[in-house]
Amino acid sequence: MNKRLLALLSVLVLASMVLAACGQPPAATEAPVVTEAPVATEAPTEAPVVSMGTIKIATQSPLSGGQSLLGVAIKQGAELALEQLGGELAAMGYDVQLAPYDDQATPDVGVANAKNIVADSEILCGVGHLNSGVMIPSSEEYHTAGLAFISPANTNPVVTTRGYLEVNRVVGRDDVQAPAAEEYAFSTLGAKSVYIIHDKTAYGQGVAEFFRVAAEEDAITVVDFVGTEETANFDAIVTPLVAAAPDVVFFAGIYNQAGVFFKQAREAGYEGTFLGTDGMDSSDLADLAGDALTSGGGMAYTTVAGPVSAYPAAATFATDYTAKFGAAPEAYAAQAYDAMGICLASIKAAAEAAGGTPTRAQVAEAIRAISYEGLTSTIAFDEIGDLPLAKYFIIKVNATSKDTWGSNEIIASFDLASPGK
Ligand code: ABU
Repeated sequence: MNKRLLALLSVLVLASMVLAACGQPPAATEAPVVTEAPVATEAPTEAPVVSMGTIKIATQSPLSGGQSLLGVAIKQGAELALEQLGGELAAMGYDVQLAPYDDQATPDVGVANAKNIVADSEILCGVGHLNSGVMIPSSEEYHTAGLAFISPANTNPVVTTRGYLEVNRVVGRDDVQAPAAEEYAFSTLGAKSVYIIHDKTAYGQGVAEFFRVAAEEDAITVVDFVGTEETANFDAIVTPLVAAAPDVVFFAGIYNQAGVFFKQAREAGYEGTFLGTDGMDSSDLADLAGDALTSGGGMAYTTVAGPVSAYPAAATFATDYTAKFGAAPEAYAAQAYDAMGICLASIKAAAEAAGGTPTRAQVAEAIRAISYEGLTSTIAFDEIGDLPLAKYFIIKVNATSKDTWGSNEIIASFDLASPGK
């Protein structure tokens, strides 16, 4: 067993720190209300609300393309939070608006959007991205402009290990979840051999490397270590894979690519177990892969964002989200809700301290000082913007279609300490 993970697991097992988020009246977006002057003999009325101007909070995530199911979930989680938690800033006179951007899961698009975001002086905080490979270059722009972002999903360590004040995340890291996946392969599945495939992104390649190191420590034979950007025809990988017949295929990437690959590998005769990390966590995976997820040795994945049902404080959120958007929340929607809640609470705290509209720097400092009762945990950040303790899950997939994604099973969950810088 990986020694570092064993040490972490021995210290911390399944905390329950989730407290209810505070509901607030909806954010006002209309002209400020001016009440009549109070009559001396009557009880005083509320002070008139003076317009303080517009504050925008950006989101960046893929709103189009093959990863848009999760990208839209991030945007919608943030949108619901603004609607439900924006009332205090509205009562202070601010017109608080969402500014959603589509990064198309593409670094160049994310950076181009980031330049536009930082150029808009009304944007004081941001929620995003889905892809670490987009967040890392985009956040160079946020850092230079002093604009704080809170990621609901990015897990590559480099997102925070650069030590930027403006970069934070409300989820765990790949240098914890990939060794946890390897530990599951080694100890629970009894794997002796693994075939590692990654998508050549910062996320996928990073996860694959962490998994390989842990596998080699446990003397699991790494049959091959392959990077591919293929999305349609995986014959070149499937043929040698089936011939090698490893116990486990570890796919380090995102569901839209993995689902196609899993289906083709099963159809070609692979009978072992598919394993992955949080990039697998989407109901679209089941629509793409179907029975391939449950036949043979089945499929499992680790995640940093368990099903909403794993968070007691998120029950009302799940109901409200489904009512508003017509579908149950996918992975990272609750985390995006919390990220938006932290933006709002930090802007409010900074505005109160400044006695008026805060600067971006003041908002960034307020985020690092916060202790926030979110849906997913009580959130506070360490000196590099990580959660000191983050939640990790191991999920066994029972679903073979989008509609049955909720039948997946939490095999284990842990609260594990951040490795730090
Ligand atoms: N962590 C899930 C999404 C993939 C990424 O971080 O790039």
